[in-house]
Amino acid sequence: MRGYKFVDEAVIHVRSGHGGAGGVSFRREKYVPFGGPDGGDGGQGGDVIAIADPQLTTLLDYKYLPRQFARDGHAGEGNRRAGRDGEGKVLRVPVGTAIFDNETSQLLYDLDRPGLQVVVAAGGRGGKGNDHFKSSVRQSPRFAQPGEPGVERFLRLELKLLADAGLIGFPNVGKTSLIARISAARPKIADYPFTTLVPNHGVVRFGDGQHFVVADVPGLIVGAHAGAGLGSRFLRHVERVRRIVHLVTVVAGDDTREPIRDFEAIEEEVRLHDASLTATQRVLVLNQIDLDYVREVEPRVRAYAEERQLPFFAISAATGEGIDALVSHLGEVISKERVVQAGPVEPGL
Ligand SMILES: Nc1nc2c(ncn2[C@@H]2O[C@H](COP(=O)(O)OP(=O)(O)OP(=O)(O)O)[C@@H](O)[C@H]2O)c(=O)[nH]1
Ligand SMILES: [Mg+2]
Repeated sequence: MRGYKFVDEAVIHVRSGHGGAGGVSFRREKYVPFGGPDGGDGGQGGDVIAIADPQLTTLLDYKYLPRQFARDGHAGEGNRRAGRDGEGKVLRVPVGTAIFDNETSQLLYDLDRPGLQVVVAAGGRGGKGNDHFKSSVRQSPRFAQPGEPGVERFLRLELKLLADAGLIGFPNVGKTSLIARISAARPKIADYPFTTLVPNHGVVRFGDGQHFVVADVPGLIVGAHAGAGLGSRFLRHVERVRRIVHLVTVVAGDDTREPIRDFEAIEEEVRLHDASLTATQRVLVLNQIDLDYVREVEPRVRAYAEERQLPFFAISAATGEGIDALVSHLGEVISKERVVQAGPVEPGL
C-alpha cells in the first residue's frame, strides 16, 4: 500500500530568441561619396527564465500553454544603430518546482526557494555589424555576423507539493479519516494501529477557489524517536509545514490512554526527534466527538488548550461535525502566512 505521492507536472516546449543579424550598411554623407561601414550589432535574443513564485501553487497553467517562446533580437541597422533585444519569456512556477530535461530525465534545476530564478534557454547573441569588420585591406565589408540561434528544448516541470499542514497523533485517532473527509484523497482507513505506513497527502479546497495541502504521518507512539512503532522518521514530512494539527481522542477500554496525556506524550516524542519542530504552531483537535465518551471530555480538553493558547477544535471525521470550522481556520492562517512570506519577487520581471 502506498500513500499517493502528489505530483503536479507539465511538459513544456521552450525556445529562446535568435540573436538579430549584424547590420550591413555604409555611411552616406553629403561630401563623403564612399562612407565607411556603419552597420550596428544585432539585438540579443530573449531568454526564457523560470522564477519560483511563492504565490503560485500549481503547474496547471502550463498544461494549457505548453509553448513558451521568447522573441528574436532585431537586426542591426545603419548608423551603428544596434537592433532591439528580443523580449524574454518569464515562467512563474510554484516554489518546489523541479525542472527536468524531458528527453533524458536529467534534473536541470530545482527551484526550491522563493524568488530563485534560472535561465532555462539563453537567447542567441546578436551578430556584429559590418562596422566591426573593417580593416586596412578591407575598407568596405559587405557582410556582417549572423545572430546566434536560440535554444529549443522540451522541459518537464514537476512540483512536489509541500504540505501546509501536517497531522500527527497516536495511531488510530483518525488522522487519515480526517484527510479523506476534507480532501479528494482516498487513502486506506482501518480500525487497527499503523494503517498508514507512509504519509498521505490531500489537497483541501476552501474559500474562493483556494487550497492548501495537508499530510498525515504514520501514527506515533511513546519511544517513536528511538524507533518504536514506525519511529519518527516520517516527521520530516511536517518539517516545513505552517501548522501541525495534533489529533487526540479517547480510546474506549484502554486506561493507559487519555487525550491530554497523549498530547503531551506525543509532543515529547516530537521534541526528542527534533526540537526545532516545537516552534511550529499547533492546533489541537479532539476527534470522534460523535461518540458520547469522547464528547464528555471535550470541555476538559478545550480548557487545557485555552490555557496554552492553542486553537482548539472538536470534530468528527465520521459525521463531519466541526470540520468546516477547522478547515476555515487552517485555510485562513495558511493563506495569510503565504502572503507574508511571499514578499516581492524580483521587481521589473
Ligand atoms: N466513530 C468515529 N470513528 C472514527 C472517526 N474518525 C476515525 N474513526 C475510525 O477510527 C479508525 C482509525 O481511523 P484512521 O483514520 O485509519 O486512523 P489513523 O490515525 O490514520 O491511524 P493510523 O494510520 O493507524 O495511525 C477507523 O476505524 C475509523 O473509521 C470519528 O470521527 N468517529
Ligand atoms: Mg492513518
